[in-house]
Amino acid sequence: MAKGKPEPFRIKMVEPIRLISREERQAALERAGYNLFALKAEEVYIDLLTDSGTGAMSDNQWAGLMLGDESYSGSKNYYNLLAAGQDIFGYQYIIPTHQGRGAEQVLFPILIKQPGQYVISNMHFDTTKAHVELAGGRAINLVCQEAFDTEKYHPFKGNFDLEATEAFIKEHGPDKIAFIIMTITCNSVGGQPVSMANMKAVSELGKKYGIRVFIDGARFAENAYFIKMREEGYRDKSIKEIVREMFSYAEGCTMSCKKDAIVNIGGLIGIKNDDELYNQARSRLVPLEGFVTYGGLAGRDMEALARGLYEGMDFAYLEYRIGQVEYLGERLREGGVPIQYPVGGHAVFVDAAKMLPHIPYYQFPAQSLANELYLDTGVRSVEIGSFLLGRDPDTGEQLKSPLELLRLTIPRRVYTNNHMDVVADGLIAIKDKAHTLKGLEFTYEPQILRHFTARLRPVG
Ligand code: P71
Repeated sequence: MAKGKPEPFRIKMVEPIRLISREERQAALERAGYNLFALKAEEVYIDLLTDSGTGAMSDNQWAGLMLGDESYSGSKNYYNLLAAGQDIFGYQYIIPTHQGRGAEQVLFPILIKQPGQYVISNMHFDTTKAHVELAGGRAINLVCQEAFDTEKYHPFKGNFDLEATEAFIKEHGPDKIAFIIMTITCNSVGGQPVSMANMKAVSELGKKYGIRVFIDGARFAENAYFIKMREEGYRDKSIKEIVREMFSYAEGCTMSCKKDAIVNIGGLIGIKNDDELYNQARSRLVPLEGFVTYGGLAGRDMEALARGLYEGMDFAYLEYRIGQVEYLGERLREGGVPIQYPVGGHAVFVDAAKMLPHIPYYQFPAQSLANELYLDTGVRSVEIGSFLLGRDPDTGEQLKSPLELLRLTIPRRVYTNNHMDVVADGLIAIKDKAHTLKGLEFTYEPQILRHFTARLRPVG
């Protein structure tokens, strides 16, 4: 079993974790209404709910916190962040926001000019889709078909289906498209990368039809790592060079910096050089997020972020990081657990529809699997399937997600491969009793973003 590269760091501070008893876990799960979002973190042993804001900062980032300049306007940390963003992305303007969705709420209403305009993505993340819809737009996902075949190897399952994208533009007309947003890596289909060739082709489509192109860059560095390792012509380029080229194919970006920039809070908007767009975004920033030079962050947060942007691009770190995700993926594959293959950047996605074929989509197989994994091992994972997707707003019918996935999301620099073994052993043991797992039904179902607060119970 390839263990991947050893940690390129040593550990000088630790946070104790504890596995509560099975009886306590059973009681916690019932109290939570079979919804792991409602657990207390202390009831969780290994927390793989998300890689967002859960990373471990370095000594260099912690030292940066002490250099926080808490001036309301024009703090030195803002200028450090601006310089880092200009240097890394090649964009003239960098606007801080409190996190990714802050960037979305500021930028999207400027770009969506008329209600009903479409926004095309390989795959929108759920908050991204929500902000498109809140701004009156309609979110369209045109990721390549390979993404939906979890067993088939494809180096860039996050790619846009270019033919479908051009066909959509022609069918509806460029005026009906507000913008295109490339999600790198593509979270919802498994943290799958987008190739440089595909990003370039999307940018050319944008030019051809006069449609603006942006990047949702939460996991930009992991995407660059996959390009370096898998795409011809990039092996000898540095991650930074690759990142610079990726961002050249868009006129701006939104970014949740809680992922690849390894901070616990923070986001940004990047704008290549459009002064008017910058001025519009600045004006919206003030009432929504905060003054232009802090955008909802403390000076110290911006300092940690400026430093984290560089650390997230360190090749030795990325090799270890992706290696750890691959290690978990390989252990599961060897143990006969079906996963999205190859694994993506930030998580291993288990194919719950394949593992639990007796549970129909409307009884949420991946949620059932998540609950069993918690009961058996204390590991918290998250459902990315029909439970998350929700109902058709017009008919109220439960929608069927193309994939029923259980996401094992790996925080950055936090857990060791011994922890990964606990997760793998737990899932492999569940495989042998998979037929005994039961589907779920609602006892309480809120209408909007139901997966955060819904309550469920096992069927029958
Ligand atoms: C993830 C998250 C965060 C999350 C969301 C819902 C439940 C639990 C955790 C956030 C993203 C993302 C992409 C591609 C924008 C955001 C929003 N992901 N784009 O995957 O993945 O960023 O959370 O900083 O507002 O667990 P934000």
